Amino acid sequence: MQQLLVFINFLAAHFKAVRKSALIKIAPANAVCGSRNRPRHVHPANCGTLLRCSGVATGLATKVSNNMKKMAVRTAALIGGVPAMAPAFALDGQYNFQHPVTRLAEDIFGLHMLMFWICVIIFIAVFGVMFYSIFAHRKSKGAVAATFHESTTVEILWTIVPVIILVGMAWPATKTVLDMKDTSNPDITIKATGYQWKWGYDYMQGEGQGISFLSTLSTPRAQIDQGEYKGDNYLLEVDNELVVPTGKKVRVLLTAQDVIHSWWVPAFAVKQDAIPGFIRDAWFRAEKEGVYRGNCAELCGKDHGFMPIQVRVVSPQAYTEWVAAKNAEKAALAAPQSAPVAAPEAKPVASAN
Ligand SMILES: [Cu+2]
Repeated sequence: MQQLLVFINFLAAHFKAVRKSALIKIAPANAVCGSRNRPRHVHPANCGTLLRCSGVATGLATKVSNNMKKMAVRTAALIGGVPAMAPAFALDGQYNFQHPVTRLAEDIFGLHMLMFWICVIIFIAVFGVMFYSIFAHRKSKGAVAATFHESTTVEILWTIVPVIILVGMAWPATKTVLDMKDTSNPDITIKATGYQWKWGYDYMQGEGQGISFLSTLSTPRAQIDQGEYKGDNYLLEVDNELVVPTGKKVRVLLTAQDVIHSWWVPAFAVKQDAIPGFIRDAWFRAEKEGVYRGNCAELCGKDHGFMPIQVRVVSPQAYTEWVAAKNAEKAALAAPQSAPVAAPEAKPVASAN
């Protein structure tokens, strides 16, 4: 934010200086003019500016020249200031995408920055030419509009140049989209089901197959309803997180039980609608251990903002241990289920005796 304010101040100072420079160039009537190509002469009374006389007034010449130089330097600094803003928009910046942790997310981030800088360059080029034309060919300088119509060269140019730019943007974008859609040969397949308002995860294939659990918001209600101090992961924390290993291709099958939800984890660049009655899929291969958080990104009812996604990426060894622990947990849960079934049968026998 501070960088943005500094940049806005810089812009204001720049345009103030440009305005000042422009004002100096207005010549008083009857000023003495002279230039390299034209002998000294009295500026005509009806002449609005010095440049119209193809020269500048004596005495003002140096000042105008210096101010033009200053203006050029400030404009160059202004253009240079745009890349200076880059850190604010770069990786880890507060105003940009989350830090990508998969190759695909890096590709998408790269595409996003490529498009951004292409837009910045086009913006500067188009508005630069426009403002220069308005400034340099203004009425007060006696500019006379050209009367020509149609220019085959210009028309070919303004067709071909945008086509080249668009193809240059579409080529890498298409490659990335095709890559995003290639969910073949996964190491692990997990079905994520959206419910109002929680997520259900079923490990369908690969290591951990058979593990199932629900994942619900764990932020205390007191933080939500009673204004209690909100933690760092407010509304982005769950009771049972999804656990996946690093370096493994994880295919996520998405569906929903009730209404349309959307499974969105920005660090993986995965955002896919979960639609009742349909199966959609997406994939990611996380390269870095850590906890990554996301949200349901499809308006799905009153608690839409209360069904976060939390993914823990661990090493393959830690993942194996987690799978073993989950299986042991499942076995422990299955054991007491058989005991109560046996118990009621035993009791009547005992009472009968
Ligand atoms: Cu939802």
